[in-house]
Amino acid sequence: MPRTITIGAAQSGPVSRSETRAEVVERLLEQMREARRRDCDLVVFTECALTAFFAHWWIDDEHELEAWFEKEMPGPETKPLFDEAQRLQIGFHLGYAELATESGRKRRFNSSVLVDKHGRIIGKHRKIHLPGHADHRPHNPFQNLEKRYFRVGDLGFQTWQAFNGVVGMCICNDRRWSETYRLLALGGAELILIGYNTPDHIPEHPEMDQHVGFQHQLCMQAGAYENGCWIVAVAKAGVEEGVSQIGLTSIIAPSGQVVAESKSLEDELIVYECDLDETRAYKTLFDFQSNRKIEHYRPITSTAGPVVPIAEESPRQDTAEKL
Ligand code: CDT
Repeated sequence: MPRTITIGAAQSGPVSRSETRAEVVERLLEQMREARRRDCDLVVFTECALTAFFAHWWIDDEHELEAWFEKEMPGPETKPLFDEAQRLQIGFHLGYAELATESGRKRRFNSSVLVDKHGRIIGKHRKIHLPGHADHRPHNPFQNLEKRYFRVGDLGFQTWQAFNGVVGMCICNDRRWSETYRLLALGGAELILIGYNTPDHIPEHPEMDQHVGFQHQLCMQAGAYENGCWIVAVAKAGVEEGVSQIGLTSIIAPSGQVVAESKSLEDELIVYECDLDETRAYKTLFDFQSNRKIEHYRPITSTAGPVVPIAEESPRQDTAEKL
């Protein structure tokens, strides 16, 4: 059985606040059809793909906030994506804001689903690393209120047998944490799907602006290589409601090399045929089973001692004793 999977990374250009779900879904359907024409088995959409990224502005009113969320998946507005996937026999990945009602309790998550070529949901991820702040910062050029609008995901980092391989998901800021890739790889992941909304300016850290594109690639390239995985990372790009976001939608091989990358800040589909068997050499090289032993790390961590803020640092006990 061949283990190549042709993947379309469907970058979204900006979505305006006034665009309806139906209008956005029509854009996504157009990309799904293009992906099918270009022989894709799977099309990957971005984080919160159905709306403008509302975490960039303050919302006080609960009803207004809930309007940005999906109450069911599929729901009436997103069902056309599932129907078209089934008609075209193509899988897809979709990021969305999830309003879950469980045991009578409403909870908001930043989520993504993986859907098979029959239009059935295979798995769901809820974003774990929420960036930004919960307080109102009206003097910033834009805000990042994910800590106010979403709960920390409660599903961990899971993997699924799908598309002749093992697939995992993470969302945007999750990609900056090495634990994400390692946990997915320990679950056998060969392919990791990521959607992101990444501004090219960080209001609290303007000194980092020049590195935003580099750091975006750096963490994913390292994650792919160190864990022997393919990574498909898809942007919401361009200037959206006054916030300028990076593009750089990328497909990264287990070697760590970027093998395909978007050129624009608009809706754009990039396609690559990923051979999941290319993961094998890297997984064998690192061989977690033989080389990654917790007992080898313990002697180092047990002498590390508590972390002391630099200003207050005093000689550690063991060092002081030797003086
Ligand atoms: N959506 C999201 O998680 N965005 C964050 C912005 C953080 S600014 C470095 C990201 O990690 O891209």
